[in-house]
Amino acid sequence: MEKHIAFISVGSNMGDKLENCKNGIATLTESRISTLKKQSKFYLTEPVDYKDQDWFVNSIVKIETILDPFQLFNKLQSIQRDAGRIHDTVKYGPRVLDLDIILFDDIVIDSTKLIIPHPRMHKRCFVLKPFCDIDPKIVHPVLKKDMQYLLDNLDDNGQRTRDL
Ligand code: PH2
Ligand code: MG
Ligand code: MG
Repeated sequence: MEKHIAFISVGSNMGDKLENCKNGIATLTESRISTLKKQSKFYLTEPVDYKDQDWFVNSIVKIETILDPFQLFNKLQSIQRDAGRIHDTVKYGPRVLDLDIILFDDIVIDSTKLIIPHPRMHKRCFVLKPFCDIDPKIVHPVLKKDMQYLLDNLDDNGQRTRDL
């Protein structure tokens, strides 16, 4: 069985945010289909894109998985649903649990359903900062820059983050 490495962004800004993130990670990595390799710290982060909502808890996990990208995407969607996320009323708005594929091996996918690498990851401190906790030297397969470079060169448009 072919094994892959994926980086998943975990976020929540509704209910018990930290617990929602921890439960999501546990559910994702509870069987040998996907196993946890590394986990960043948890951060409290100011909302981006849609500002009028509560701060998020965010982290990044590195997993090893035998799923392909679309199977993994479907799995993440089902974990989000089980956590109580039914349908989003506002784009980029509040959510109980958000699990996004950031990178999947060196794969580049640009489909209507799924885009990898995540199209906004390089602009988001709440992704890059935790990513640099665990693997700062991983290179973005399209931009050809590593995560530390992307974080250091992020336009500071006021994305505040605090350690939890
Ligand atoms: N997710 C969004 C929109 N804005 N802001 C922060 N700080 N953290 C998030 O996870 C986040 C966001 C849409 O998925
Ligand atoms: Mg998201
Ligand atoms: Mg999402």
